[in-house]
Amino acid sequence: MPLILPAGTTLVAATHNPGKARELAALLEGRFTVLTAGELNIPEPDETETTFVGNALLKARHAAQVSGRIALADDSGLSVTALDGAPGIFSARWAGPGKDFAVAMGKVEERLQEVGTDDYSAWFTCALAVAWPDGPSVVVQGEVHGSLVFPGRGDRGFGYDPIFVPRGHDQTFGEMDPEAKDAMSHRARAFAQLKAALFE
Ligand code: ITT
Repeated sequence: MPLILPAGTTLVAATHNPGKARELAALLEGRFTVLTAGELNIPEPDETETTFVGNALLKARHAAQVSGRIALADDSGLSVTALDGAPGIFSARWAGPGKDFAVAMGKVEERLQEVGTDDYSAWFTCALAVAWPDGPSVVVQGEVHGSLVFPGRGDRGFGYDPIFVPRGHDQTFGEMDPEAKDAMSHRARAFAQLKAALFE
Protein backbone atom coordinates (compact mmCIF):
# COMPACT_ATOMS: atom_id res chain seq x y z
CA MET A 1 0.00 0.00 0.00
CA PRO A 2 1.54 3.35 -0.95
CA LEU A 3 2.03 5.79 1.91
CA ILE A 4 0.17 9.01 1.18
CA LEU A 5 -0.22 12.15 3.26
CA PRO A 6 -3.59 13.68 2.31
CA ALA A 7 -3.82 17.49 2.36
CA GLY A 8 -5.15 18.69 5.72
CA THR A 9 -3.39 15.95 7.72
CA THR A 10 -2.12 17.17 11.10
CA LEU A 11 1.67 16.83 11.25
CA VAL A 12 4.01 17.34 14.17
CA ALA A 13 7.11 19.25 13.10
CA ALA A 14 9.66 17.57 15.37
CA THR A 15 12.07 20.47 15.66
CA HIS A 16 13.02 22.95 18.36
CA ASN A 17 14.94 25.15 15.89
CA PRO A 18 12.81 28.18 14.90
CA GLY A 19 14.83 28.81 11.70
CA LYS A 20 14.13 25.30 10.46
CA ALA A 21 10.48 25.44 11.57
CA ARG A 22 10.02 28.62 9.50
CA GLU A 23 11.56 27.08 6.38
CA LEU A 24 9.62 23.83 6.78
CA ALA A 25 6.37 25.80 7.13
CA ALA A 26 7.16 27.71 3.90
CA LEU A 27 7.90 24.47 2.04
CA LEU A 28 4.68 22.85 3.33
CA GLU A 29 2.72 25.79 1.81
CA GLY A 30 -0.23 25.45 4.19
CA ARG A 31 -0.97 21.97 2.85
CA PHE A 32 -1.06 20.46 6.36
CA THR A 33 -1.98 21.55 9.86
CA VAL A 34 1.37 21.80 11.60
CA LEU A 35 1.89 21.50 15.35
CA THR A 36 5.39 22.01 16.66
CA ALA A 37 7.22 19.79 19.12
CA GLY A 38 7.55 22.90 21.32
CA GLU A 39 3.77 23.49 21.40
CA LEU A 40 3.20 19.86 22.34
CA ASN A 41 5.95 19.91 24.99
CA ILE A 42 7.72 17.02 23.29
CA PRO A 43 11.23 16.88 24.75
CA GLU A 44 14.28 16.83 22.45
CA PRO A 45 15.62 13.27 22.20
CA ASP A 46 19.39 12.66 22.36
CA GLU A 47 20.73 12.52 18.82
CA THR A 48 22.71 9.32 19.21
CA GLU A 49 22.93 8.16 15.59
CA THR A 50 26.00 8.70 13.40
CA THR A 51 24.31 9.94 10.20
CA PHE A 52 21.84 12.68 9.22
CA VAL A 53 19.41 9.99 8.06
CA GLY A 54 19.72 8.08 11.34
CA ASN A 55 19.13 11.16 13.48
CA ALA A 56 16.18 12.37 11.35
CA LEU A 57 14.50 8.97 11.75
CA LEU A 58 15.23 8.95 15.49
CA LYS A 59 13.64 12.40 15.96
CA ALA A 60 10.58 11.62 13.78
CA ARG A 61 9.93 8.26 15.45
CA HIS A 62 10.32 9.75 18.91
CA ALA A 63 7.87 12.60 18.20
CA ALA A 64 5.36 10.22 16.56
CA GLN A 65 5.45 7.86 19.52
CA VAL A 66 5.14 10.60 22.14
CA SER A 67 2.38 12.54 20.32
CA GLY A 68 0.48 9.68 18.65
CA ARG A 69 0.54 11.75 15.43
CA ILE A 70 2.43 11.65 12.15
CA ALA A 71 5.74 13.48 12.67
CA LEU A 72 8.19 15.22 10.33
CA ALA A 73 11.80 15.70 11.47
CA ASP A 74 14.82 17.41 9.91
CA ASP A 75 18.43 16.60 10.66
CA SER A 76 20.86 18.81 8.85
CA GLY A 77 24.27 20.42 8.96
CA LEU A 78 27.26 21.96 7.27
CA SER A 79 30.17 19.81 6.07
CA VAL A 80 33.53 21.33 5.14
CA THR A 81 35.69 19.41 2.66
CA ALA A 82 39.06 20.45 4.15
CA LEU A 83 37.81 19.50 7.66
CA ASP A 84 36.93 15.96 6.55
CA GLY A 85 33.22 16.77 6.62
CA ALA A 86 33.15 18.50 10.04
CA PRO A 87 31.10 19.85 11.73
CA GLY A 88 28.57 17.60 9.88
CA ILE A 89 26.14 15.95 12.29
CA PHE A 90 27.71 18.02 15.09
CA SER A 91 26.78 21.36 13.44
CA ALA A 92 24.37 22.38 16.22
CA ARG A 93 26.85 21.38 18.94
CA TRP A 94 29.63 23.61 17.56
CA ALA A 95 27.46 26.56 18.59
CA GLY A 96 27.75 25.53 22.26
CA PRO A 97 25.03 25.55 24.92
CA GLY A 98 24.17 29.19 24.11
CA LYS A 99 23.41 28.15 20.47
CA ASP A 100 25.64 31.02 19.33
CA PHE A 101 26.44 30.58 15.64
CA ALA A 102 28.97 33.41 15.67
CA VAL A 103 30.96 31.01 17.87
CA ALA A 104 30.33 28.07 15.52
CA MET A 105 31.31 30.03 12.40
CA GLY A 106 34.41 31.33 14.20
CA LYS A 107 35.38 27.75 14.99
CA VAL A 108 35.07 26.76 11.33
CA GLU A 109 37.30 29.67 10.29
CA GLU A 110 39.84 28.84 13.00
CA ARG A 111 40.02 25.17 11.97
CA LEU A 112 40.50 26.13 8.32
CA GLN A 113 43.36 28.43 9.31
CA GLU A 114 44.92 25.62 11.36
CA VAL A 115 44.76 23.30 8.36
CA GLY A 116 46.25 26.08 6.20
CA THR A 117 44.16 25.23 3.17
CA ASP A 118 42.77 27.34 0.34
CA ASP A 119 40.01 24.79 -0.24
CA TYR A 120 36.92 26.52 1.19
CA SER A 121 34.40 24.19 -0.45
CA ALA A 122 31.54 22.98 1.72
CA TRP A 123 28.05 21.58 1.50
CA PHE A 124 24.83 21.49 3.49
CA THR A 125 22.93 18.23 3.97
CA CYS A 126 19.32 17.84 5.07
CA ALA A 127 17.66 14.53 5.92
CA LEU A 128 13.88 14.69 6.31
CA ALA A 129 12.00 11.81 7.95
CA VAL A 130 8.27 11.20 8.31
CA ALA A 131 7.15 8.64 10.88
CA TRP A 132 3.71 7.23 11.61
CA PRO A 133 2.98 6.34 15.27
CA ASP A 134 3.75 2.63 15.68
CA GLY A 135 4.04 2.43 11.93
CA PRO A 136 6.36 2.90 9.00
CA SER A 137 8.73 5.75 8.32
CA VAL A 138 10.20 7.33 5.22
CA VAL A 139 13.47 9.24 4.96
CA VAL A 140 15.06 11.30 2.15
CA GLN A 141 18.18 13.45 1.87
CA GLY A 142 19.16 16.56 -0.10
CA GLU A 143 22.42 18.49 -0.48
CA VAL A 144 23.58 21.86 -1.76
CA HIS A 145 27.25 22.53 -2.60
CA GLY A 146 29.13 25.80 -2.45
CA SER A 147 31.98 27.57 -0.67
CA LEU A 148 32.63 29.45 2.55
CA VAL A 149 33.39 33.16 2.98
CA PHE A 150 34.77 35.01 6.02
CA PRO A 151 33.62 37.26 7.52
CA GLY A 152 30.02 36.12 7.15
CA ARG A 153 27.53 38.32 5.32
CA GLY A 154 23.79 38.89 5.83
CA ASP A 155 21.40 38.41 8.70
CA ARG A 156 18.62 36.49 6.96
CA GLY A 157 18.29 32.73 7.36
CA PHE A 158 19.85 31.06 10.41
CA GLY A 159 22.78 28.99 11.64
CA TYR A 160 25.73 28.95 9.21
CA ASP A 161 23.88 30.84 6.43
CA PRO A 162 26.09 34.00 6.56
CA ILE A 163 29.26 32.09 5.54
CA PHE A 164 27.79 29.86 2.79
CA VAL A 165 27.70 30.86 -0.87
CA PRO A 166 25.93 28.27 -3.04
CA ARG A 167 27.74 27.30 -6.23
CA GLY A 168 26.89 29.61 -9.16
CA HIS A 169 25.78 32.50 -6.90
CA ASP A 170 27.42 35.56 -5.33
CA GLN A 171 25.21 36.10 -2.30
CA THR A 172 25.43 34.06 0.89
CA PHE A 173 22.33 32.24 2.15
CA GLY A 174 22.31 34.95 4.83
CA GLU A 175 21.93 37.68 2.18
CA MET A 176 19.45 35.97 -0.15
CA ASP A 177 15.69 36.38 -0.20
CA PRO A 178 14.21 33.49 1.77
CA GLU A 179 12.35 32.45 -1.41
CA ALA A 180 15.66 32.19 -3.29
CA LYS A 181 17.18 30.00 -0.57
CA ASP A 182 14.00 27.86 -0.50
CA ALA A 183 14.32 27.30 -4.25
CA MET A 184 17.78 25.70 -4.04
CA SER A 185 18.57 24.66 -0.49
CA HIS A 186 19.43 21.20 0.84
CA ARG A 187 16.09 21.34 2.70
CA ALA A 188 14.16 22.19 -0.49
CA ARG A 189 15.89 19.37 -2.37
CA ALA A 190 15.05 16.84 0.33
CA PHE A 191 11.52 18.22 0.47
CA ALA A 192 10.99 17.75 -3.28
CA GLN A 193 11.72 14.05 -2.84
CA LEU A 194 9.35 13.78 0.09
CA LYS A 195 6.64 15.47 -1.94
CA ALA A 196 7.13 13.05 -4.82
CA ALA A 197 7.01 10.08 -2.45
CA LEU A 198 4.22 11.03 -0.05
CA PHE A 199 1.97 13.86 -1.18
CA GLU A 200 -1.30 13.39 -3.06
P1 ITT B 1 16.26 20.16 16.00
O1 ITT B 1 17.10 18.93 16.21
O2 ITT B 1 15.36 20.48 17.14
O3 ITT B 1 15.54 20.14 14.69
P2 ITT B 1 18.84 21.48 15.81
O4 ITT B 1 19.23 22.89 15.54
O5 ITT B 1 19.46 20.79 17.00
O6 ITT B 1 17.25 21.44 15.90
P3 ITT B 1 20.24 19.68 14.02
O7 ITT B 1 20.70 18.76 15.09
O8 ITT B 1 19.75 19.07 12.74
O9 ITT B 1 19.08 20.64 14.52
O10 ITT B 1 21.42 20.70 13.73
C1 ITT B 1 21.57 21.28 12.50
C2 ITT B 1 22.38 22.54 12.60
O11 ITT B 1 22.97 22.77 11.30
C3 ITT B 1 21.47 23.72 12.87
O12 ITT B 1 21.49 24.07 14.22
C4 ITT B 1 22.05 24.81 11.98
O13 ITT B 1 22.94 25.58 12.66
C5 ITT B 1 22.79 24.07 10.88
N1 ITT B 1 21.95 24.16 9.68
C6 ITT B 1 21.09 23.25 9.20
N2 ITT B 1 20.44 23.73 8.13
C7 ITT B 1 20.90 24.97 7.95
C8 ITT B 1 20.60 25.98 7.02
O14 ITT B 1 19.65 25.84 6.11
N3 ITT B 1 21.26 27.12 7.12
C9 ITT B 1 22.21 27.32 8.06
N4 ITT B 1 22.54 26.44 9.00
C10 ITT B 1 21.89 25.25 8.94
